Amino acid sequence: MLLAYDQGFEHGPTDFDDDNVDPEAICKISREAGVFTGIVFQSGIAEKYYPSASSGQALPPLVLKLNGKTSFHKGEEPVSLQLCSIDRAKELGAKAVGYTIYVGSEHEEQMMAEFTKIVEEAHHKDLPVVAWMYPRGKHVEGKETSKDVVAYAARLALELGADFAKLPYTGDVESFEWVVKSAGKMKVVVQGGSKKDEGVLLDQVWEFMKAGATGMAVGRNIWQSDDPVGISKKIAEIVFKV
Ligand code: FBP
Repeated sequence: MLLAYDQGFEHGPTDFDDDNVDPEAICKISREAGVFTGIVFQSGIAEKYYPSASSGQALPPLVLKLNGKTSFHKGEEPVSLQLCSIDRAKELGAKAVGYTIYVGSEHEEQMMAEFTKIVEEAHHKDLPVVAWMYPRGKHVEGKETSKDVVAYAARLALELGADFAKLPYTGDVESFEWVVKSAGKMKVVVQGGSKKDEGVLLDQVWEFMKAGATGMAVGRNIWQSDDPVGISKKIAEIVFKV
């Protein structure tokens, strides 16, 4: 149960309203829900907001996102390069690090090369690595959630040394079972995506957990909800019980 809050970087404040634009509000949701096993920040937010964990009001373990890109380059082959070092992530209190690879992009080699070095250093320093595996670009256009492409993304993350891969849901249990099988011993967490109807979201969570996923990394479906704490608990009910 990872609570993702790097969308201000990836999309700009357009995803936010007057409440959730404040990182403190996300920390509050996380504390009140009490179900998250990780919280995902970029380094700047971690530096200014994560230390509040030491003030007696604990936050879940920090997953520090090491790379990122803005949404200004729409329509191009995406690339996202490392911005934060592993040493810096450790200083900020990270218990794991995250990195996005745009699978299928014409720049995927650059991200894969950087990622394998990150895995080597992070594992040497006892930090697990979460790979955000996002199929993107013209070579996979229209197939971003297809069984073969997502299973390929899962397999790639396994072969690159990730401990967890965050992947899109393929839309049905059977195809996602193949994704999970392709991931081998690596654990699979499913991305939340844009805000959905609560019933649709919970059905999906049930399906991908049944297919063998380990959990979910979710942001907008929590903090854009009218009841962020309530939906967090409903998702957790499925994630921890299926
Ligand atoms: P959401 O649940 O809000 O989709 O968050 C998951 C996430 O992976 C974030 O970590 C990231 O900022 C965002 O999705 C990127 O989404 P996209 O690449 O679709 O713009």
